[in-house]
Amino acid sequence: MPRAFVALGANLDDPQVQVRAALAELARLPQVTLVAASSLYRTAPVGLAGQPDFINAVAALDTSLSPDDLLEALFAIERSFGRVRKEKNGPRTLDLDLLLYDSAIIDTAHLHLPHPRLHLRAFVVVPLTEIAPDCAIPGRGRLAAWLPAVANQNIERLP
Ligand code: PH2
Ligand code: MG
Ligand code: MG
Repeated sequence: MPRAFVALGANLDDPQVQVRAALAELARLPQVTLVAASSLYRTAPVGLAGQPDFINAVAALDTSLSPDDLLEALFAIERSFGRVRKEKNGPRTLDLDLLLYDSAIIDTAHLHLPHPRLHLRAFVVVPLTEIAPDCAIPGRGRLAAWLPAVANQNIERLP
């Protein structure tokens, strides 16, 4: 069965609670098995300063959903958590990003796989390394090779 990786992020309305609840929702999705979840991490905002720190995590899913159907299921969970899309990179109650779907390389209007910036963000690379240390990013080589590139970004694993 295909293995997908999903990034979770939140920085509004008790983000630790949001991320833990979102992991539970991922586990409840039909045609999806939650295989692994990383620790939660507190991370400095990337892209837009002056907003609260984020809580981030990464989940591994085995799924018989297609990439498009999985993406739609992720959007439905975001909506059910009250996500309102305002400014790009701005604060949010829950962001679910599809990072990888097996070794698929997809570029359509709605879906870009692998996620185009995943290898540049400590809030993805570090939790993904925790649950899939031997992972490769299609077109970008081994995940572990990107750890030095994100070493200057502020990230703290929560107990
Ligand atoms: N998500 C963004 C933009 N910036 N920064 C952190 N630390 N964590 C995020 O999840 C995040 C971000 C856009 O989705
Ligand atoms: Mg995002
Ligand atoms: Mg998103």
